[in-house]
Amino acid sequence: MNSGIAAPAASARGVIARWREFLPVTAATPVISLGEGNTPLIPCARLSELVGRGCEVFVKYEGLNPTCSFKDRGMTVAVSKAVERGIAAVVCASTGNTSAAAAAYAARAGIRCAVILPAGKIASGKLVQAYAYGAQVVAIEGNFDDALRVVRELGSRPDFAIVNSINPDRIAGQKSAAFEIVEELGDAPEFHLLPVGNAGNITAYWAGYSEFAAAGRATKRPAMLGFQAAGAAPIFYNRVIEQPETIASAIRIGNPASWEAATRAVQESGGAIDIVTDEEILEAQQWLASREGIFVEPASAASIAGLLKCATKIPPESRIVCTVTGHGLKDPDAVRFTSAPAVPALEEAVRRAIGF
Ligand code: AN7
Repeated sequence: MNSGIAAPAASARGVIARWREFLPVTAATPVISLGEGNTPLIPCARLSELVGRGCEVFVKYEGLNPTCSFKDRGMTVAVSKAVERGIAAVVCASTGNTSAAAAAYAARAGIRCAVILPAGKIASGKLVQAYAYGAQVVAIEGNFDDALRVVRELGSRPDFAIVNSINPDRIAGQKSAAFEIVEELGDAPEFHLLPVGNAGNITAYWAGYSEFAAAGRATKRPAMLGFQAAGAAPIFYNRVIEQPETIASAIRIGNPASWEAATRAVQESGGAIDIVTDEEILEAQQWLASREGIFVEPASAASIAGLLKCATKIPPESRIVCTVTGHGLKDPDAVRFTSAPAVPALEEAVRRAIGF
């Protein structure tokens, strides 16, 4: 299993530092990094128990990246390559997380960043990030798919680099999550579940698992199970969705950029694309936070909702990894709670309030 390639130094921080030999970088590439990657792979006893029959479930918590989503893995590579080419500005369309990552890495590089967002459709934490990192924010009257169409047109200018996942440097960096999982488990898992929007991440994981298998670092590759929100499920229904709708705003996408590559990944891996409803997503989000202590945004909970939906079809003794793609604080408005009225500042009143 060990190909003889030296293990990366434990002190290596950041996707390029750790995985350089698998990435399209050279000694001449400046490294624009925030120490992304190396996120926790959390064994989940309660989730494993729910699936049952000796299955083991691990959650890859990508919300612990520097801008709190998996997008940082690809953005370090895409922005580093843009700087190497002498690009003046990066541009992207986004449902929020790509724009947060692009804005941060552009700030780090000292180049301009323009983010094109569907007006009124971005979770509050993500919008705050774009402004805080100093991006130029343009809201358009339209959805993500309209924004990406505009960005494709802008990107034909020589001084702009598109940093959406149509840029292969993004996919290259995102492969690193699969590498980390194989290193940590000692081999690939039997199943890998993740949410699907533009379908770049499922494509990247499959490429990563395939590359490690080809290099002799893994003996097998997992079945890839991708989950779309029921109201935004173009791949599942095999048609463009003109007006995608879901509470999981990160994956409110009707015409995914990596549609074909994702379909290939699913077929080659013996996996599937399935759908989960908004209700299932919110239930899974709440369950994961309150039962496992892992708070993720709604889109990320699609992988957990998907696991609960298809658990009985998974063979006994399987090792299962679910990627949760973004932190729960990205979208605080998605969490429903009622705060109780204030009580007097007295021990007795507080004790009564908590029922002890
Ligand atoms: C939390 O930020 O498309 O299938 O513009 O933010 O690779 O698109 C975000 C996507 C899953 C879907 N989970 O990944 C964007 C954007 C979260 C996300 C996805 C996204 P892809």
